[in-house]
Amino acid sequence: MMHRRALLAASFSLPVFAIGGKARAAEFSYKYASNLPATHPLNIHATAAAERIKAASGGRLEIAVFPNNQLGSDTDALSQLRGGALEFFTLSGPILATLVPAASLNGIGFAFKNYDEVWAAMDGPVGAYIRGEIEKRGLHVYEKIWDNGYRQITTASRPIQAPADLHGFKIRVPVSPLWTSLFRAFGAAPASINFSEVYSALQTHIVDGQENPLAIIETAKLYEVQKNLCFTNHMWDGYWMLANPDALARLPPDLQDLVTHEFNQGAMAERADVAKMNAELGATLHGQGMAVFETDPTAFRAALQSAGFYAEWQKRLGPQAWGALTSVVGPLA
Ligand code: X2X
Repeated sequence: MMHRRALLAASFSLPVFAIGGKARAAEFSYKYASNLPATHPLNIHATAAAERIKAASGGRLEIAVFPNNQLGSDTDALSQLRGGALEFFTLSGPILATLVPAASLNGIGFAFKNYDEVWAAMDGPVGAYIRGEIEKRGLHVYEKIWDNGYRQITTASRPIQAPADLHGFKIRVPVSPLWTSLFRAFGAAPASINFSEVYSALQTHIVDGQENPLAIIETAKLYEVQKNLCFTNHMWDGYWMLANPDALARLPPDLQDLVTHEFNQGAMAERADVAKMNAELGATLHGQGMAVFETDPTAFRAALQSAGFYAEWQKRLGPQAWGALTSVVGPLA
């Protein structure tokens, strides 16, 4: 009899619990947008962070993840973020530079000799300076930058093996003064195109080539529309995790701290995944049909130097920004 009553109670209470759980709306329903495919480590770890935030907040804060430019191009998403229609967004520094000029700093050609220098700069004085400038322009930014990676040139026609191969070369670059300046310094013909349009721009041969880190060439399937992979390592790029400050201010302090903790943790896990992928993706992309070429960075760096690229950007960014960078990487100009 006792047994039967317990069973009845259980069968009665279970559905009620389930209905209650489903019906309870989150107190805060926020959105996060990214320009990358869902399979890229950036989205994998942003999604995992959002799940941890939901669980640890007892469902109070739900962050819906929108990968792949689903909410619009970078240009659109940045204005949504500033206007408050979007709460969280990851954006590359030199693209954010249209609003925060100092955010170009990480993209200076051949600035970082290796990842140790990248993290020493970005988790150190360079990142601190840029984040200060971002906050001054009215956006919140989390401390740990997410890895986009060292960028490599891909082409449909001839490979880029020496700086002279870039003369007159039609290459897609992100919408960013720094990227345009860098490829003009090489004598190329850069076209500013949002990432949302890159696959189709390559497919329809509006441009011959583009440049992106290996993890993007793989996850965005650029190998389907490009033939040559040229290891130029011409710049390192990262994604700042940005937030709309009014949306953050609506969260109680415990939830603000939770988001900070989980997004910074997510960035560290994402960096580790990208590092693992970097070790394998040259071979993977070769297996997917790309011809692979190594290049000599000394020749490319000398070309930038003689075109006045470093002198120009030292002047444009100013002594404080340039001083932060060179304090880590040594003199550039
Ligand atoms: O637009 C690009 O090439 C990308 C995806 O790498 C950036 O966001 C800078």
